[in-house]
Amino acid sequence: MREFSIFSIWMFINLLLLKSSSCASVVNPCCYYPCENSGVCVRFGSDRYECDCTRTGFYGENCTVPEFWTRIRLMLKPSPTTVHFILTHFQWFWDFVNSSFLQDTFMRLVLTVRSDLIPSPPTYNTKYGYLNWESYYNISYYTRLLPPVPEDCPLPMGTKGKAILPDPKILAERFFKRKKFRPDPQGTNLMFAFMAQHFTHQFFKTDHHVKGSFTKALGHGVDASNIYGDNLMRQLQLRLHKDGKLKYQLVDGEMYPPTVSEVPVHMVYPEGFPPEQRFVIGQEIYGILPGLTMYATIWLREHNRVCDVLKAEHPTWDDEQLFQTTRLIIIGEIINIITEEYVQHLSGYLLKLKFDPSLLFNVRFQYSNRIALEFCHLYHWHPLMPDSFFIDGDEITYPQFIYNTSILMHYGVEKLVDAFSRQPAGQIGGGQNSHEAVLKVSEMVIRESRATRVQPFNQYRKKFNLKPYTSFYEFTGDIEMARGLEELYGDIDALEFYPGVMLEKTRPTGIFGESMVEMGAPFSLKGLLGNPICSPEYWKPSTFGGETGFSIVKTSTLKKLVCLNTKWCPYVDFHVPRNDEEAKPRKPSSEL
Ligand code: ISF
Repeated sequence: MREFSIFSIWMFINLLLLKSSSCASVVNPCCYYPCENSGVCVRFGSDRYECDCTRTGFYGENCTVPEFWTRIRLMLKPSPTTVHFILTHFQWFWDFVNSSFLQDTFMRLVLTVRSDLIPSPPTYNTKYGYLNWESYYNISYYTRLLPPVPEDCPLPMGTKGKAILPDPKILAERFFKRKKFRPDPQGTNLMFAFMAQHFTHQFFKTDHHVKGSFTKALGHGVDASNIYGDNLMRQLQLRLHKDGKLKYQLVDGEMYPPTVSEVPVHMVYPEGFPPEQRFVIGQEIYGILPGLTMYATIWLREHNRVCDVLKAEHPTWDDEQLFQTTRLIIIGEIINIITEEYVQHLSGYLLKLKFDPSLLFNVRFQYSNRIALEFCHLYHWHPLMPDSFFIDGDEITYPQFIYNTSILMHYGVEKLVDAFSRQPAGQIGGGQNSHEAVLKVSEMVIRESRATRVQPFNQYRKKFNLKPYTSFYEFTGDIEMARGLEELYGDIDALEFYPGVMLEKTRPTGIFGESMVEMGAPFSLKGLLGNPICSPEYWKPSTFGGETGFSIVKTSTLKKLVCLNTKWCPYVDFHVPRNDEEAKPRKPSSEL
């Protein structure tokens, strides 16, 4: 059966036009992205292509014709906007769901629907736009959901848009640069912002020395390498080799990371930075911001605290077993806190999210994960950063804040947590909300996405079952920005991926637009639940040293993480204070 779609005719005309205009060789037909619904485009000869529609639920030359059950599914499936509306309204309904077996049902549905969008085992990478053994086997690459734009396409984004893409500097200046600080309407604070950065930099560690999107984080997920280092040599240097603990220093009786004078490992600090102020942390860049050093200190204290708990129950265990088991507990705590508090906050859902790996034990799910370049790009959330930082009545500017390890020592963990939990973070989506100090980063992402030939935003919209936008105005909802982008890109189908997710109109009172959630959530949830500790073989008390350790994992919260490791309990949340009670200042008992 052959169907001859309007699409094919359109493609044919285009092929002729491009051919006659370039007069040179034939255009690679895959540059038109002719295969819909995740069909795979394979070039045959020089001017022919075939779409492999196997298991897409569609058939036909371009995988556009739905099979019977696909048609039914499409008819019944609510739009993401509808689903989001339901999940963020009807409190009474969700109160009921959250207190019944339905919570599990919904949670399982969220996890399976989202992770089914992530190919596992992974597929392409920046070098290979087709399946091959090297990209499966060589884990130094970030994987990719969509293959790169073929090298031989007539235009940078395939066949649409302008011959030269807009200058990244101009894009940053016009569309990314903050005019006036716009706080996130979901109430996100800096405690969340620094958690985002601290958490993600364990698996986003692009190797900038080599071209072609390679990563230095070979754990490809939540491995706590930001605490323990990303290789064995570093880990061994960071360890105390006694009772499973990590090395530390005591200042006025409080535990802080050691300095390079005691632990000679590589850390990134400006030239001439005094060695006694260079903290040593698993992640080599975490000296850059006090918010990151603060989280590193908290996790260091938590690791050493859990070691004591384990040692009390297992006096016969050696340093190695105490260390290794504690690391698994720490990984469990991270995944729990990220799922139940961080993602909960980010989603804005009234459904109470639950970290329970056993939800997936009776469904098809692969316990593995490979970090994707697209996920790394999506997660550049620099608009979260404020104009300046307010701690204990002081205003601190960027130049004073960056590479200033004395801030942590000066105020202490408690006052930093309190300050960061009270200060609003910026809205991520909607554009024009990135502080000058971080503007360069968005420019860099855009440059990198060009070097690695990331496909257009609308292609990703389709990959994630979203309708491609038909105009810049539909995309931004802002006439001025729409005009500007149209002038620079020429065609909505040539809009790039990163500007796409960042400049899209935000949801009413949302931190970002539809695409960021629909594209980011699948990577995020697959990464959290695809961790080996979530597998049936690992998810049991013995893995964590018994019921005590297992329970530390299952009952961990952000508040416990902080308050079991501090002298007094500050206001600690991913949300700015909601009421007078929360807004009340807290002080150490000695100052009361
Ligand atoms: S990370 C992310 C969303 C975008 C990026 I980049 C999340 O971590 C996230 C995960 C899940 C959800 C929301 C945000 C919710 C539960 C959902 O699946 O819709």
